[in-house]
Amino acid sequence: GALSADFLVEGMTCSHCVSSVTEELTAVDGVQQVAVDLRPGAASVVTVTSSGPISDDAVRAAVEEAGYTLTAPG
Ligand code: 9UX
Repeated sequence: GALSADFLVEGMTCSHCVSSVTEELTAVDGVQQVAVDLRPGAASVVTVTSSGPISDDAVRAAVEEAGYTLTAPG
């Protein structure tokens, strides 16, 4: 079955930020769904659902590619 994991991402303040992060993360192998609880001025909660285990490094790379910072886990 699908796996789900939460990550904290800093720097997102608007819906365009959410779109950028979602786009990068859905391009990661195995990722099926991305949900973002936007918290402007704080770390947003990003929930990644995937078909198998996803490495924190892969998530970090995608988040950084979008221009934001992964603060947890990893
Ligand atoms: Mo506009 Mo969201 O620069 O960072 S895309 S606020």
